[in-house]
Amino acid sequence: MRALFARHALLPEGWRRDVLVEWDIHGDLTHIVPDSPPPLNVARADYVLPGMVNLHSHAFQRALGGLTERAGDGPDSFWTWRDLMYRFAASITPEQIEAIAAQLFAECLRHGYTSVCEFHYLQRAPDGQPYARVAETAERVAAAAQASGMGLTLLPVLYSHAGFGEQPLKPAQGRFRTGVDDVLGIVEALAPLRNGQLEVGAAPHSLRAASIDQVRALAAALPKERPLHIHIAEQQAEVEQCLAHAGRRPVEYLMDGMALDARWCLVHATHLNDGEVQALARSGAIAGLCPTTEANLGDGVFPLEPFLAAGGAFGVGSDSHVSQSPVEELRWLEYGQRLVHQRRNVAVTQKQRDVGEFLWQAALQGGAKAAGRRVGALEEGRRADLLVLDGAHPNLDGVLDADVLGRFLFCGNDNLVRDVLCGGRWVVQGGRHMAQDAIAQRYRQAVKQLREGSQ
Ligand code: NGQ
Ligand code: ZN
Repeated sequence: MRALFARHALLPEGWRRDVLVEWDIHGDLTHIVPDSPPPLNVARADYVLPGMVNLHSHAFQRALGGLTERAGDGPDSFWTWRDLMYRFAASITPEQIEAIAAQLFAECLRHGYTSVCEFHYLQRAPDGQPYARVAETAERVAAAAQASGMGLTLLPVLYSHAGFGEQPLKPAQGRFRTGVDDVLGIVEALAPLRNGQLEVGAAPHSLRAASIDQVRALAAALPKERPLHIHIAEQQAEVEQCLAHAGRRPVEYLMDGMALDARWCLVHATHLNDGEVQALARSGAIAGLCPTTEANLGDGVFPLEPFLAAGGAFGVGSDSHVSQSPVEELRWLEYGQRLVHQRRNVAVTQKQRDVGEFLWQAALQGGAKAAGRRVGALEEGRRADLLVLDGAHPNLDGVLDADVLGRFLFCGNDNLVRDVLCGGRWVVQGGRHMAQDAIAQRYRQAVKQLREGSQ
C-alpha cells in the first residue's frame, strides 16, 4: 500500500494533524491531506518528518572513522589527518568502496538521512591510471545507493593541483587526478543512471585543487540545473595561501570569479569575514556545514548567527562520517554556537523561535537545493522520503507536536527513528534496515581486507 496516516506530520508550514500521505509507484508524493478522517486499512504513525539530506559525503572515509585519534610526534592537525587519509585511500578497491558505501548508506538511513550528496574524488586506480570504465568507482557508489535504497547526488570531483598557483599533485594524490574534460566525461558516463533517486552534478574539489579558470569552465559546461559543490575556507592555512596567491580570501576570490546562486554549495565556508558572510548569504548559495567532522578535524566554527540574520541558506553533511546521524550534526551545529557565544537558543529567526524545528526545516530546504533533487518536504511532487519516529519511546510518548523536534534533537542518544520510507520504499522498519545483515557482512569483509593489506 502506498499510503500512510500520520497523527502528526511536519509539513512545510509546520506541524499538522491527521495527515494522509500518498505516493505513486515512481516514489513521488501524490497527496498530502491534513485533517483527514482516519482511513480504513492504511498504516498509522504518530510522528512523521521529512527525511534529512546529507549534503556532503566522502563515503570511503567511513571505514577510517575512529582510527585517527592517536597523537603523532608533532602537533596534529587537519593536514596530518589528511596524510593518514591519503594512506588509507591508496590501496582501496572498487569492491571495497561499494561495500563501505552500502554500510554507510544503510546506517545513514537508519538515523534519518534519505539523501546523500557524494563528493567523489577517488576516481583512478591505485597506480594513478584511469579504470577501463572512467566512472568505475562512482558507479560503485551508485550501486551501493541502490542496494541500500538511499537517494543519491553523485558529484564527480575536479582535482588537478596540490595547491594555489597550479602546484603539481603529490604522488599520494594520484588517484584523484582529473581535468575538466575528465569530469565532464564521468558526468556523461553516469547520465544513464539518472532517475528519481539519483542525480549527477559536479564538484571542483577546492580552490587549492582547481584553478579559478577551471572552476569557471566546469560550471559553464555542466547542464544548468545541476548542482555544483566546492570545499572552501575550511582551514586558516587555506585562507592565508589564498591571500598570498590572489590577494583575496577564498570566498571573495570565488565570488569575484563567478556569479554564485542556489545551484552552488560551499562546503564548510568556516572562515569568513563580515563581507563574505553577507555576500554568501545574498548569493543564495548553500553553506554546507559538517559540524562533527569540522570538530573532529579542528576546522573552526561557522559564523551561523550573522549568516542567518542575512538570510543565508544552509544544510548539513557528515563528510568524513565520524557520525551517521543528522541529530548529531544539528545538535552540534547549535552547541558550537552556544559554546562560542555563551548563550542559548541561537539557531532561530524572528518568526521561528523553536531551535529544533528551525534547524530541521532550514537544513531540509538548503539540503534539497544542494542535492538538486525534488526532496526535503512532505509536499506533492517531491520524493516520498519520510521518517516515522518511535512514538512509544519515553522521550516522545504523549508529547505535544511542538516539542517533538526538541526531544528528537536535544535529548538523549537512543535512535528515535523507527521506520524510513525512501523514494516510496520502506527501507527501515522497526529500526532495522532491510538488508542490514548482508550489507554489514560485506562491510566487515572489506574492512578485514584493508586491515590485513596494511599490516
Ligand atoms: C576531503 N576533507 O576532500 O576529504 C577533505 C580533506 C583536502 C574535509 N575537508 C582533503 N573534511 O582538503 O585536501
Ligand atoms: Zn569534504
